[in-house]
Amino acid sequence: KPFKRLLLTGAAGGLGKVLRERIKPWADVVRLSDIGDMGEAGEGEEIFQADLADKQAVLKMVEGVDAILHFGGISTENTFENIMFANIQGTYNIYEAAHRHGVKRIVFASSNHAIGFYPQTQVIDADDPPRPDSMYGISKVFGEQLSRYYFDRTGIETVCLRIGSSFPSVNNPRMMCTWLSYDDLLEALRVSLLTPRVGHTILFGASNNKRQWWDNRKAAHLGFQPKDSSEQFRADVPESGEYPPADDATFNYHGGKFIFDGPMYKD
Ligand code: NAI
Ligand code: 15L
Repeated sequence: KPFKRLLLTGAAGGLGKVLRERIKPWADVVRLSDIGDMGEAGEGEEIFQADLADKQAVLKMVEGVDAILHFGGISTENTFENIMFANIQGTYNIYEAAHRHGVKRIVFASSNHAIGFYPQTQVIDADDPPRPDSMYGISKVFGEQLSRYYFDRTGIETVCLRIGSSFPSVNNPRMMCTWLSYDDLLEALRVSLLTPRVGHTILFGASNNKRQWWDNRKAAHLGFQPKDSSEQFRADVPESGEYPPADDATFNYHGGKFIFDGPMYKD
């Protein structure tokens, strides 16, 4: 197996539960971490329940691991304070612990909300500046820049996977563009972990959908080739003839409805 011990944060979450089952072939031991309950450790698993904002706990969490899939944190819009502890301080703690313990490779679960305020009429690539659509998106931009800094300063390699919408199926027209199947998510993680040199790479995480807003040519060295397509859900999400519909802002931005949250979020 390519790794002795792989750490997965966010293991109790929607994607964490999927990954828990499917990353076992990559490591002798998978260390699972979350603030929430993860049940019992199965064969080849270690459970480490902790708050990412707790630096001492994160230092222990990262000890002895070869690589990290950092999926833990708040995954939608929330108050700045909550985002600050879980996502900003939490991601800092992961990188600082990785540096101190000599971890060489991290995959950071970034999000399309780091660039969510681009209009859907614009195709972008990894060199286009971030354009976050929410406090949540800002925390992902922070993680992307923090990981770039740790690469430049310490050599820890990171792939920032800007996940579109990774769910079992598609249920709105925007997701026809943003959908990332679980199989394609796994493939994105596989190439991110196993490509010999990744430096600091931003990879957009979408399946091989018919319409694309995200150009992955700047991450060509990873050789990510998504296989699935949202077209299988086409009949479930008929689009109007007019695109984007001029009167509905959720169809106007890469980030969809997240643009309505941000500073307006109510405690
Ligand atoms: P989720 O909300 O189901 O899972 C996140 C997990 O992080 C939860 O189990 C939660 O308990 C844990 N967590 C939250 N705060 C924590 C803290 N302070 N300390 C330790 N653990 C904490 O989200 P999901 O969908 O599984 O997403 C996983 C990651 O992927 C997140 O970082 C999210 O931002 C990112 N992502 C997911 C997308 C998707 O389509 N599912 C799209 C873009 C990004
Ligand atoms: C995200 O970043 C969220 O974590 C996820 O729950 C979805 O909202 C996804 O983006 C999306 O944009 O569909």
